[in-house]
Amino acid sequence: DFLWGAATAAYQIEGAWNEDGKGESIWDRFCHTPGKITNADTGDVACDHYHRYPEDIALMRQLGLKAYRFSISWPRVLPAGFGRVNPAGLDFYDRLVDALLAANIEPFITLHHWDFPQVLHERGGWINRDNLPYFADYTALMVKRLGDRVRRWATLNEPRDIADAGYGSGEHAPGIKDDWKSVRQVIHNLLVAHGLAIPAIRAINPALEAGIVLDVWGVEPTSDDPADITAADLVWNSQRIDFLHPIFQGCYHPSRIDADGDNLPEIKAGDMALISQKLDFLGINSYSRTQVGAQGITSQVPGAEYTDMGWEVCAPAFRRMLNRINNDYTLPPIYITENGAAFPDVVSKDGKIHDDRRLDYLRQHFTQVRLAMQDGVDVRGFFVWSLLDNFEWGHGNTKRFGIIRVDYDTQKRTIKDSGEWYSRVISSNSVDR
Ligand code: IFM
Repeated sequence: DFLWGAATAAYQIEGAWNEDGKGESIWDRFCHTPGKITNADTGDVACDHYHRYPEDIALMRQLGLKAYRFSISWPRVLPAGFGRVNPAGLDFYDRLVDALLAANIEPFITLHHWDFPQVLHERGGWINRDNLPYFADYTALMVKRLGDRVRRWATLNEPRDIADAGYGSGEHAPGIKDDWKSVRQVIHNLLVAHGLAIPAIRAINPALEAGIVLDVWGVEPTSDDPADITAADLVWNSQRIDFLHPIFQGCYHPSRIDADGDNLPEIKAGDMALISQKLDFLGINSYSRTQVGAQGITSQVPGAEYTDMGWEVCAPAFRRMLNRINNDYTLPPIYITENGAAFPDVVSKDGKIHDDRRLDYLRQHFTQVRLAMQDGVDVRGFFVWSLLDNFEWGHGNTKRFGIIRVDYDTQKRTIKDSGEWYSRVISSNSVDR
């Protein structure tokens, strides 16, 4: 019953950015601001999944996927993020879920994968604590509507990225730069929002499974020199486990608090208990590792392969990271909610995409997760990122992660070799070496 699946996110595939009553998201606004995205690409059309979802589900079925992880566009169902509901938006997700179930594919929902409502942003976004209950209201709206058919619900996707890239480096929407005090408050507020959403799910149906999706890449020392180990541990403790630690320990790591200095967030009584409620699953997104030594982060590991994102391919680090978090915390069952690789693809004369490097990347990572399971890590499923080539945020359409190619001029879909291979993995429930 291992849950083999693939993942996407609303803004990256849906398109239809202003159709049928959808409100504007911070990503709509960001992409429409000149100079923010490579080639001025946008998610206005993306994979046009909003209109082509029946075709996409037929492809999922052809691959034999058991589950499909997707996200809801918050402003599609609540144009301002709160208040007035958009019935057409809800209808879309109804149709999507019904079509998935008809194809025998389990829907796995992420409530928020970065496309925050613009109106709510203008009311202070994730910095304004008053906005947090709106996330719980939105959660309740969706769970009431789809909870009779969707069992697994993740609150947030990679919240660390929302804080760091959205409010720190400014590379992601809403594009706020260098406001480190806000970054720290946003981290805390996201955790509180997650904590408010969990009981909202359980209040509607306690049998549903509620969790969160965190990006956790291993942080490993360049050598076994104690100075390198200390440096790597500092990065892990003060940054990488910003969400993991408070959720599963009920407090911030002391190294995090040291690093905060004058930027300690405002924490209200009861927050940490809210944040550390028991979860039914933990979603882990992991693509690479960070190698750190006393001299800093290694930008190029000698002899290593790198993907088109500039990320080192190091599958054994995946197993080590899973063992580390499994040893350090008492975790619920884990789903690998994202793993995959961007490589530039070539359409061959035979019309196929022989994406050997992506296939090999997936094979290595499946194998390492299997080994981690043998080590005792309770992994229940694996969602390849991504089902389709899609809009890769600041990189626009230039990075291809799909096991299905999307020709953005024609919207033609072609299953890549990695997709054909994945289909065989699923049907045989085994990975050839
Ligand atoms: O495309 C993203 C996804 O939205 C979140 N996790 C990482 C992926 C690849 O960068």
